This record gives sequence, C-alpha cells and structure tokens, in this order.
Amino acid sequence: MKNGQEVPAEEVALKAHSPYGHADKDSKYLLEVVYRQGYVVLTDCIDAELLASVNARADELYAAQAKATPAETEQPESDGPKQAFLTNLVGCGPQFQQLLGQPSLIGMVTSILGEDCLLSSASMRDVHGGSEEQVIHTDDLLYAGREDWFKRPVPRQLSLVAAVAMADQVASRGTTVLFPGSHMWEESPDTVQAPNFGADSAAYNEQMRNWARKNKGTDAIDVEMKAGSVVIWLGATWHAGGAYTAPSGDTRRVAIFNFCRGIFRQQENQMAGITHEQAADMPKAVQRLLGYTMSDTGLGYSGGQDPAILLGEGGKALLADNTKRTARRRGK
Ligand SMILES: O=C(O)CCC(=O)C(=O)O
Repeated sequence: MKNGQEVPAEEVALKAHSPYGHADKDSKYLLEVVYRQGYVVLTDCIDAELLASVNARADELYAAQAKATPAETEQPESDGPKQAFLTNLVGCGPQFQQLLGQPSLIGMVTSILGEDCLLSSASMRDVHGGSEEQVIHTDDLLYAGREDWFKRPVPRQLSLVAAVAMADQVASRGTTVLFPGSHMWEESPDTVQAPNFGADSAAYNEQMRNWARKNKGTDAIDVEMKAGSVVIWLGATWHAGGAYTAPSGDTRRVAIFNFCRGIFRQQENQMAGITHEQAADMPKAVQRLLGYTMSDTGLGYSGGQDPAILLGEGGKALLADNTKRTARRRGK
C-alpha cells in the first residue's frame, strides 16, 4: 500500500492466468510490481531477429517520409524538429503486427485492462540529439472530464502503454522518465498546474519534479533498458519522454503501443486507418485488438453482428473465439 490506496492484490491473483500464454508465476510477480510502482520492465521480451526486421522496416518508412514534401513531414509544433514519428504502425507491415502480438506483452496488457481491451494507438518514436524532455503528463488525460467521471486515484486503470526498446535505452539519450507510485496519487500534473504545451517544457517539468519531491517524497527515475525489453506503464502514471542531452550517439528509438479498455474510444482510429482486407491477413490477437471483437459489455457490433464477420475467411478463427467467449460469459 502506498499513498492511501490499496494495491488490488485480488486482481493480481485472479488475472495472472492469461489465455495469451504468459508464464503464470512470472505474470503474478510482474503484476504485483506494476500495481505497486505504476510501471514494470519486461526484460528480453523481443528476440533479436524480430527487432532487426522491425528496425529495417522502420528505417525504410522514415526514409520514405524524408523524401515526402515538407508539408507532409511537418511535425506538430510541440513535437519540435528533433524527433520523428511513424503512426498507424499496425498497417505498416507484418513485422509490427508480430511485435504487437508478442504473447508475453499482450498477456500483461490483458491482465490489467481485460481481454476485450483495444489498441489505442501504435507509433514509433525516434529521438535525436538536442531533443527536449516532453511535458510531464499522464496518458489517461485523454479521457477528459475525469474530474467528474474518473477521479484520481482511479480504482481500475483506464489505459496503459507498452513501450518496446528498439535500441538500448539510455538516460542521456532520452529514455522514458517515470514517477514511481504516481498512479496512486490524487493529483495529476495537469491538476497541480495546467501546462502550456506550446511553451518550453523545462520550467514546467522542474516545477513538477519539485512538487513530487516535496509532497510525495518521490524522485523521477530514468527507465534504462536493453534493446528488446519492454516497459509497461499505467495510464495514471506520471511520465515523459526524456531529453536527449548526450553530445552524440545513436538515435533513441521506441515503439509505443497504447492500449485502452474495451469501453473507450481508440486514440488512433484503427477502423479508419486499416482496411478490412488488411486486417483479414493479420494475426487473430491483432484483429481482436483493432476492434473486431465486441466489448464484454456488448459495444462494437457491426450490422447487428459480430464484427469479425467483416473479415470474411480471415476472420473465421476470431469469430469462433468470440462466439465461445460470448457463450462463456452467458454461462452456456
Ligand atoms: O518516449 C517515451 O518514452 C514516452 C513517450 C510519451 O509519453 C508520449 O509520446 O506521450
């Protein structure tokens, strides 16, 4: 227990048995850690061959992006020129689908957000020398109105991120900065002081660090990890992408998979960004995460039917799973 909120130990015990194949004993331990700290690192999660093929495809896509007209590559002002993004990763090649579908990663995600959770967004972030620290934030800020609906500390997480280290993650090259235990704080950075996203992040972040030290006795940590590791942080956890302060060195590359509960809208509109034909060729676990399964509460049908039907032959395996799940839920 920390800061007045119980770690939901019963959830840990009940949900450690994932049908996605994560080793049970490890899952239970990792879940305890994530509920206690607000984040957990899964080491050696992705093998070198898959990392290499994802990196090679990402290099191709960045090269194509660089050739595009400046208007097309222009970044939003707050992102600055020292970083680059690929979005809609799942639609960019089977390598990314394989990365997303790693059983140990999905096992943890579904243990926390439920088996009907959704992929909210999938992006690659490359950070180059001179990049500033992002504004310290929480990802569940996306569900605005939480002062009324999702008052902190939230009893159940609304979302989480799984960030895959595509290269070694080093503090001086801008690895993720996280505030341990902050998912259980009543305050989020924006309620301590609303940020001005257009302004320099440094002064705001200094203010947040001082506030956390003074009021919670907490210092931020840098999540250093080897390529192939994955850090999962909860939607309520305070964090930022760090500053790239090293005078030289490799690009910091991270694949960021954002997940939300099945009852929420996805940040990146997966149904608009990926055609049914594309989705029909994807692994079942990925089809499910895109939204071709209804939520446990019955959200997400199409034409009054199971959305997996839209995938034709390619959706048959998922449809069979969905039918079994629905029958189980109805006690049949
Ligand atoms: O780059 C990171 O480690 C964190 C990125 C992040 O939090 C964001 O883009 O909102």
